[in-house]
Amino acid sequence: MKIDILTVVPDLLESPFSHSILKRAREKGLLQVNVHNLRKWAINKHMQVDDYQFGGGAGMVIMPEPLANAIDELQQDGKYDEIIFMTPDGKPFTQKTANNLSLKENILIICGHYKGIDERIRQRYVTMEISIGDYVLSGGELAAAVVVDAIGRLIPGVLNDETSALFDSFQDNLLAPPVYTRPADFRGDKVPEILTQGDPKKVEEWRHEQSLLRTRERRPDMLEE
Ligand code: 6GU
Repeated sequence: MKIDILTVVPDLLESPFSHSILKRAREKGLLQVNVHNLRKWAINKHMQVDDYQFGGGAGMVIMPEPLANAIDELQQDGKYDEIIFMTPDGKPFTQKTANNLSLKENILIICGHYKGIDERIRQRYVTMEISIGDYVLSGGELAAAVVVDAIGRLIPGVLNDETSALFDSFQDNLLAPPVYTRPADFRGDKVPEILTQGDPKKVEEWRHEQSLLRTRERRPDMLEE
């Protein structure tokens, strides 16, 4: 999978894909992430990419030309399966969306900044608008990092048995159960006995039960779906 990201703050996206699971995905050639500086497509020698909004009001808006020129040029290497705009008024991001996106080949993510991007780009180019939650970030970059991380780890071949996504919270609409490691007795707090008795069927039952309890207590809304 190839993910292109368009941003006016490429530095913010230097590190998030260079560690751990996503690093391995890139090294294995399963994931390619290219961060592009929108100023490369600025409209003048002042590197301008934004302007005041028509009708007045505070805050700059990213102009249509730099975005359109960037998208047209980048798309010469192959049409995008999805052009995503990161915005707090987008559709809430869920594991289901991540699962779907992990099956695509060629994705562009546009990070908004300031007041956002010209509406005509949203109408003409954008195929999907994503928000990562009901709060406002100063730009779409951190949100894009969240989305790329969630998608990247799901690409077939990225996770092994040890890191399998099958047992993640949300993957079966339940929160994950508690986990324990050595020592079996930590300052008097003991690991639940079932986990140390070596009966895989009982362990599985216990984990499912704990998942249900935890979901009922913390996220009853998930059980109603
Ligand atoms: Cl995608 N962008 C911004 N700027 N703020 C957000 C967001 C995105 N999702 C939640 N808050």
